[in-house]
Amino acid sequence: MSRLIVISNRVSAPSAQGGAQGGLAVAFQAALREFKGIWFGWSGERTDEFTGNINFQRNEGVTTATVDLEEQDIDEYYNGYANRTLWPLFHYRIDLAEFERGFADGYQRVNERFADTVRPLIEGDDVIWVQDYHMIPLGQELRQRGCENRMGFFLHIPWPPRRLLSSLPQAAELVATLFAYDVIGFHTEEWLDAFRDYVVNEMGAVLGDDGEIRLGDRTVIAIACPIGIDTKEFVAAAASPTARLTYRRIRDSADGRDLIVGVDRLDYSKGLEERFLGYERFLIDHPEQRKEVFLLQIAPPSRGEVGSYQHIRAQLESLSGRINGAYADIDWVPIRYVNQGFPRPVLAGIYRAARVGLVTPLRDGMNLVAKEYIAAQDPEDPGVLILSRFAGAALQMEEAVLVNPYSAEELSDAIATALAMPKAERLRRWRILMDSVEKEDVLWWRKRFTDVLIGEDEAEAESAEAQ
Ligand code: GDG
Repeated sequence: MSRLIVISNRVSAPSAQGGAQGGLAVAFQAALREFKGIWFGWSGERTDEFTGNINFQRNEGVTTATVDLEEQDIDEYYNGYANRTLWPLFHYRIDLAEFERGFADGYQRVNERFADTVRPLIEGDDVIWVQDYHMIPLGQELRQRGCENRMGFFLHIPWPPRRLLSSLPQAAELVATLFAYDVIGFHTEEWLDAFRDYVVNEMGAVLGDDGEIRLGDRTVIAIACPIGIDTKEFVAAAASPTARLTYRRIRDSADGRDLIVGVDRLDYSKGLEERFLGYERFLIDHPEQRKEVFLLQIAPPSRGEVGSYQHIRAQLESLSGRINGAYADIDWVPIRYVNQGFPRPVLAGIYRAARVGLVTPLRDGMNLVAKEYIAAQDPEDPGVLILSRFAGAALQMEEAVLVNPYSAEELSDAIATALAMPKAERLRRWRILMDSVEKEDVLWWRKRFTDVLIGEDEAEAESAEAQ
């Protein structure tokens, strides 16, 4: 049976406490337990000089292989090209994108270093699956090192509209490297369409049958393949003693008020300022509801070395302070704004205690929080999900209350609708949403992608062989 080699920027070893953070960590730990293989990437640690020494670890059925990076690599590749150039641009924030040749050079250098380091680990029939915007040129670097294995790439963030992408210096050169892969995956048809538009109209690629796209002598298959969560694990987390305890703690402290919850990495793409303003609009439009509800926003800081993240953090501190100052009473605070992360079972208990889940990114490749919120609900008395139209998840979750996150008035109306929704309607919507979160979970996603990558017939033969 072929092994699966997953390559991504960061690798998180599974922990017994289940404290892993970030959509990717959760997805791969589930996938790699099922599929033998290795997860390779950056350890998150610094070293004085890059050596390419690999640290192997085996934990909970998952083998991880990590390398440390030099300070300059981290500055130029990770904080630079990945998080100051590609992330904002791919989230339609050209105003925040920084274009510096040093960043692009560092990005290329680190991708070459990864290719040099991982190449000796790759065996003849291994299947390679590269993840996300940090690693776009890696496939081409591996091909240049003689690697002829099946190779796939998955993009976890949106693909930007053609005109936006054209503002990236040497965009076409970067995009051309994607043709080194055999299969390229996006979360939604919308991102896939934008990719096709760019490669056809800017680069002269030609569309074929069954998702094939040809550029020069290379042909890739491009597919839409929406990621899911480990639904079983999350349902179990929501029923765990820790979740129950958290649920009680929240309900006790709520004093009969309805909880509206938001959980997001502190990132400008998540629409947190707009969310706070929409909630303030709701307090203004519905003064009778003040003191009947409160918003709990959990926002663990991320990418704190990047200026735009320091800026959004300061903005949110000031905005939550202003709103609380303006509307709080001696026995009520409208926003509980918490800048720390919590273990997953605690998170599950918080979701379950919330009458409303407020997931309103301005742009999001998928958004796993929306799915986790649904999975954590009490099937007898579920809460209501309010979801941004601009999250990839909205295409699969039409029974949520869908909103334009830029409009404070729409957000205010959506909160009012969610709070007033009769139980029968909550149950009807939740059942449909839960069916899709159960069916299209992370294992479904992995299988859908690897079936295309390996070839469905071969995948079936291998799965029969494994049994
Ligand atoms: C990228 C794309 C795409 C958050 N706070 C805590 C915590 N989290 C976990 C959530 C969820 C994950 O982090 C966030 O995943 P998202 O999908 O919402 O967003 P990104 O981190 O931006 O992920 C995104 C994803 O990749 C997968 O393809 O969906 O569009 O941007 O799982 O629960 N986890 C814990 N404590 C916290 O306080 N334990």
